[in-house]
Amino acid sequence: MKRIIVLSLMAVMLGGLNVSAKELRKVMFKVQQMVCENCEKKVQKNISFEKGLKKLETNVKDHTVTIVYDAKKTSIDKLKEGFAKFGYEAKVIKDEAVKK
Ligand SMILES: [Cu+2]
Repeated sequence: MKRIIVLSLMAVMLGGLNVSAKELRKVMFKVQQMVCENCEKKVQKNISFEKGLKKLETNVKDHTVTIVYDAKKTSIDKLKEGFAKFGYEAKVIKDEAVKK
């Protein structure tokens, strides 16, 4: 019984470590070149494959792209490069840690 408790405690601790191993952040980019549905699709198609990407939201009206990413696997600069690959410039509006 004692052993089971110890093992499950370890599992909880490891689980906790696992969660903190991911460093989720949410960045909002202003992408002025994204002006219509086609641009939006272009962004979605290209950025979806970026490493460490967890969530992608586009807003054509505001020209914004909101991305949830794992800061352990990618960075703002890498994401910006992702946009640059298809000729779009992404400017950071805000970048914040995602609360758990
Ligand atoms: Cu367009």
